[in-house]
Amino acid sequence: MPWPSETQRDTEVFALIDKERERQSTGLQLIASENFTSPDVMEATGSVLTNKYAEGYPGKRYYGGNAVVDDIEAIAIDRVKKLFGADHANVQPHSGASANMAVYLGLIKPGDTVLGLSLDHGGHLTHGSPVNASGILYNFQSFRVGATDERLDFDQIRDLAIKHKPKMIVAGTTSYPRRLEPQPFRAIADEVGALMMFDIAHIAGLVAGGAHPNPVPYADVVTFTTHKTLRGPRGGCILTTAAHAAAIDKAVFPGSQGGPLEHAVAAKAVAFHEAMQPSFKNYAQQIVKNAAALAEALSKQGFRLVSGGTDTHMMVVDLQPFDAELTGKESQLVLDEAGITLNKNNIPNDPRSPFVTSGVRIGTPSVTTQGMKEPEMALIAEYIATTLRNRANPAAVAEVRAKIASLCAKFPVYTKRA
Ligand code: DSN
Repeated sequence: MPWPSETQRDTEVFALIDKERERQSTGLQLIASENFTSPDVMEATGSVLTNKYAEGYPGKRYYGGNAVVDDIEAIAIDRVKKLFGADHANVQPHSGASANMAVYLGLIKPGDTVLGLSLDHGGHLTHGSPVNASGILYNFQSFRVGATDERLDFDQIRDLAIKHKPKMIVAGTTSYPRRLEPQPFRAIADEVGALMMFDIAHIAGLVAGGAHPNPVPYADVVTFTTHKTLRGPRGGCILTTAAHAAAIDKAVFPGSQGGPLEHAVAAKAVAFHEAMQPSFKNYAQQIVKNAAALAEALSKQGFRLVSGGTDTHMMVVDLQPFDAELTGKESQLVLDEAGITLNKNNIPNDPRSPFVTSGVRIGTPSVTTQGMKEPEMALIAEYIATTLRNRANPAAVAEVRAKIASLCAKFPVYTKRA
């Protein structure tokens, strides 16, 4: 018997997977970096491709038996190049963090200066946080959002670039709600002779769907994850100009990864196909419309939106005007009780620590996949406000939870077992 018999099946883990399916389908998933991937993406992720070793690239592998895998990876590369209009693509990074580290490894040297957005103002761990390898190995200098408008300040970025003469400028964010125009970054990079990397992990699906400017024509390298607005499997991807193609491929394998996850690569190919369909444009636009509607409804409930609102799939909510005592940590916990999943998040210049915070981050990719539209966004804002106002009243929180379960039942995600 090659595997354990049916009676020896791991019921413990499968019961927990059932429990998680229940959690995802009966509550509101508002984490800006999450989504519900399609059954086809999940089928590819759980396919026989997980059995295959394929170190190398299509046509140049270190193992036999890769004819089929080569075709799959070549399709993934071809599709993502078309989707974003890129010269070259590497679809092997296991995650966004791996993609970013491979770019640094391939294009700059340890100790080189890089300019990126500070983590506490909306950047990412891999954009030079001192606790991350990016900040440990490279000399990152950070820019911050403007004190009054809480938006990127290109005068400040230019001044820092002139002062520090970075080898690379990293554009891109994880908790910044506004459009990211690529041209001003390109102009500054050209002025100081820096490379320009654009991390579009959060907005890749919006870019693919035409709901956000595409930085590919401006950047030397673009990195992203495939599982956020793009709605694919968990994973990363790098797009480059032809000039950097060889250095990037070498930095991914053998530079920083071993065998690629070809089941994930196949699922990425499926997700790219799905993102090329006309319906994906409608999806991307609806994500943004839903975020705008939710932001407006939250501000009517007494919350303050960082930067005054959103142009994308996400918003950062300052809780202080709603209730000065309320923290992001407490909000996340009580909203979880009510069936609303989101994450605590620092607001710019937050007086509280990243473990406590004065804000929460909210995104609309998942609820939009479910088919919710503007009317449901008004309800969600009301449920959030009611829960937080009644956070010391478990019966009121339970009442919200029941309302959310019945809302979610009207918008089922997976109609068959997933
Ligand atoms: N953890 C991701 C996010 O939530 O934005 C970034 O890596």
